[in-house]
Amino acid sequence: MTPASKPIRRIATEEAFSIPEVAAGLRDIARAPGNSLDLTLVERIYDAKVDDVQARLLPRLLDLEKERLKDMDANGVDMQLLSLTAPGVQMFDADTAAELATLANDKLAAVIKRHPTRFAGLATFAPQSPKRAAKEMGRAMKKLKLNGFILNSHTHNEYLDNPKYFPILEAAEDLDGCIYIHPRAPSDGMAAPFRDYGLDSAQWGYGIEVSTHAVRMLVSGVFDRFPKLKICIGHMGEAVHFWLWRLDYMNKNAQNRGSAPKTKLTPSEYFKRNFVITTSGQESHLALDFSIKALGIDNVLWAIDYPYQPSTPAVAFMDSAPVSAAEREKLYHGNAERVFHIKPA
Ligand code: 1WB
Ligand code: MN
Repeated sequence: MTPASKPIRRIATEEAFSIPEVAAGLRDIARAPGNSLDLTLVERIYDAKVDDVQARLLPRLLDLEKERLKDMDANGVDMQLLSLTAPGVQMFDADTAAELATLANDKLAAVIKRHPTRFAGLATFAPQSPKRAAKEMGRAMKKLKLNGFILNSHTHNEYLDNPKYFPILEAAEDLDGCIYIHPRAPSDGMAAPFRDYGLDSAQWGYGIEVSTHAVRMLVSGVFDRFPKLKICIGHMGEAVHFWLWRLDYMNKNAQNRGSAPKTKLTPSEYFKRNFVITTSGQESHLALDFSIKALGIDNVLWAIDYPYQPSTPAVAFMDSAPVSAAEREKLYHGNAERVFHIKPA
């Protein structure tokens, strides 16, 4: 094939899966008392009462080698970077969470071994036990050769800027493993206004949860302590980069009045140095153009958000994006290969 007709490699970077053991645990959580906002999601997917679009998500999350591969073939998707879907193991007690994380990582590594050109994967860990999590992170990248880490945002209402999680950040930095912070519903302290109109969901609440997580990290000083730490956020950066000018301005005021710690760099400098974003489920050329201009072409990666969103329009969105051929190569695969240690084809 001539270079001009060589098909572009498409690596989708926020692609969800689950395993039966995690799904069973989440079904039990759905049936137990509780009122966290995540329960709306956990009930509709893991304990679905009616056979509708939501009920059909679970089989698609559990499937890796049948319909998923067919969907990838039909859409010209070379590879999915898989991650254990929200809320991952983060609603379980510490021991259950750690055991399920190990099991999920082993199963993920086995699937990748069977299909090394079709799948790569982000390792799960249980933040409930930070030191144990750090150990599993090392095993997952060194022994299982997984490609980085997935974190489904808050854990029991706590965020990664909390010093108790520093062993996790230290491990990620040492391993050069990017932590992909994926949404779940807003934590208990900010849940109330999201209880109406389905706002708990990907419609709005998920983005607010992750953008708040990211901003806490940006202004807390964690990137002075862990300057090489890499974080990835999806959904076109959850709009954080739209806010950078105002974040810088108001963070300086907050620092001057003593309510935010002094930091070496500004929030926007950390965001450009320590974060990458993906396009998962946000198929707007206007937002893509802004993102590339704000963050640079090396910091934007393509994603579908399978099976929550369909592959065909996600591919059409990137195929038709108003960017140069060289830029499209970076968006579709070059940046993913660099950030997630995926061997170039
Ligand atoms: C949905 C979307 C549900 C996402 C999810 O549960 C995740 C949904 C983990 O639309 O129902 C997502 O990642 O966009
Ligand atoms: Mn997703």
